[in-house]
Parts: sequence; C-alpha cells; structure tokens
Amino acid sequence: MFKLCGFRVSNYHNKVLIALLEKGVAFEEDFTVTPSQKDDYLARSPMGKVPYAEVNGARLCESGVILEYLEDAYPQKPLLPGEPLARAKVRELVTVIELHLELVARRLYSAVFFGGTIADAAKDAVAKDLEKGIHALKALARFEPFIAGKGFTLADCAAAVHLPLVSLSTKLAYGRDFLDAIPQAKPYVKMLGERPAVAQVNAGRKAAQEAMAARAKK
Ligand SMILES: N[C@@H](CCC(=O)N[C@@H](CS)C(=O)NCC(=O)O)C(=O)O
Repeated sequence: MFKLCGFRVSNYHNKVLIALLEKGVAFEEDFTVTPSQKDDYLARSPMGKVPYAEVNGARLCESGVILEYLEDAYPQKPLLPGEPLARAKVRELVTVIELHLELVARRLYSAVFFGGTIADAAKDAVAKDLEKGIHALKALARFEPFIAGKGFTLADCAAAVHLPLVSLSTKLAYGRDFLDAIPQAKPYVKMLGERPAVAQVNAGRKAAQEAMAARAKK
C-alpha cells in the first residue's frame, strides 16, 4: 500500500494528498512526521524534508517525483494529458509555480509567518524575482477553467497549494497581493477549493495549523 509521510501544514505534502484523492488511489498517511536533519530522519528522507513516500519497502522523496510515480503506477484518472507536448506544458506550469513563485516566496515565510526578520535588500530581491514568476505564470496559465486547459492536472494540484501562500505572504510582506496581477487567479483558486479533494485537504491543513498554533501558545 502506498504511504504518504509528512504533515498537513506542508504545501508539498498537501499537493500529493490532492493527487491521491483526485485519482482515487487507496493510501495510508502518516501525518505526524517532523522534518529534521537528524541522522535517523535523513535515513528516511535524504534532504530532511517532507513529504516522503513508502512504497513496497522502498522510500521516495521529492513531491514531484512522487507524483510522477503515482501517474505511472496508477494510470486511472490521469493527471497528465496523453500527448507529449501537452504533458510538457503541464510540467512547465508546475516548474514556474514551484521554482519561480513558491520557492521565491518561501524566502519571506520566516519573517511573515514565524516571527523572523528579513533585510530590506533581501525583501527587494524577492519582490524582483517574484515579479518575473508572476509574469511567466500570467503568460502560461490558461484558466479554461483549469490552469493548463480543460482538464484537472498536476499543475492544478501545485497551484491549489502554492498560489494561496504566494498571495498571503506577499500581502503580509509588501501590503499588496502579487497574485492580483493575474485577475483570473483568485476565482480560479476559489473554484479549485470547491472540489471535494481540495476542500478536504484544505480542511486538514486548517485543523493542523490550528493545532500548531495552540501548541505554540502553551
Ligand atoms: N522540493 C521538495 C520541497 C519539500 C519542502 O520544502 N518541504 C518543507 C515543508 S513544506 C520541509 O520539509 N521543510 C523543512 C526543511 O526544509 O528543513 C518537495 O517537492 O518535496
């Protein structure tokens, strides 16, 4: 049985969870895992991150790799189109969303979500890089109604978890939501949130965030 290990506050864990639910794959979940650089954890997840998956006694790290494995192992309800160029267009969107938006916005997270600080120069550099990512997303996103076209794909799994974080972190850091530069983005994220799989994962994330906040208060 496929097992997803991580925690439900993680956008990368939740991206895989959405794909599992959308595809109707039977799975187990260990959502009590904590990322760490300790040897025993690194033996399970070599970068010390979540999520990782356990499959027939083997482990897989990197959410993108895990999703590709799921597409190969469970071809029912595919989340990638059949035609090579269309498949590449989905992966292109995932790359822009993760490499040029989420990973860039992540440089703000410590300051905006966890009480850390960020130097003005670093904040300016993040804004410049984010503008490029937003420009690329605007050029590539189709919203027809899904981000890569008519069907729900892996790019929607990525967008559902990452775009709200880009929105919130830029609002908190700069007083303006960078995603507003793409007028279709907000209605699109809302539409995704109405899908049962995404709604279920969002509810799990909210509960996990509340539990985390309650623990931090103690
Ligand atoms: N490229 C990785 C990113 C995973 C990632 O950044 N996970 C975060 C949680 S959202 C994490 O484990 N952070 C802890 C750390 O980096 O030490 C993937 O796609 O799985």
